[in-house]
Amino acid sequence: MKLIISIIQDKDAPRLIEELMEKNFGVTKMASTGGFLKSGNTTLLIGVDDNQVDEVVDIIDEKCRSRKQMVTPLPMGGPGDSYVPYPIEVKVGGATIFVINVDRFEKI
Ligand code: 2BA
Repeated sequence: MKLIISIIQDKDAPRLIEELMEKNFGVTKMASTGGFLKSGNTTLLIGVDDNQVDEVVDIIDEKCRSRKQMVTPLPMGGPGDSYVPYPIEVKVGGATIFVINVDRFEKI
């Protein structure tokens, strides 16, 4: 068995979860925050049989789009540094996916 951990954008979550549920995959949705943008994203936990990993990754690929986002970096120096903030464009998502071996799975 494998655990698929997928970090996606909030906007893509409803459509992706709906599709996974329709295909009878178990999904847990968690609210998460990206370390770089410090804005909300969604983390999904999906437990599957080994032979289902590719199907789930394909569904994630189909439902998650990459988007451009403007972000203004925070100053790195100490007080007194002259700092003129300007926004930079960052490409976020489709999805960041981790596939992990599950040693033991029980429902009690
Ligand atoms: P964030 O950390 O908020 O990153 C959002 C996007 O900002 C990233 O998109 C990437 O395009 C950009 N970015 C991240 N760090 C950067 C840096 N040091 N300099 C310039 N640009 C940077 P994605 O790569 O698609 O990642 C989307 C979200 O997936 C991340 O949100 C984070 O929550 C998660 N993630 C990505 N890689 C991860 C990893 N190795 N481990 C755990 N979570 C990860």
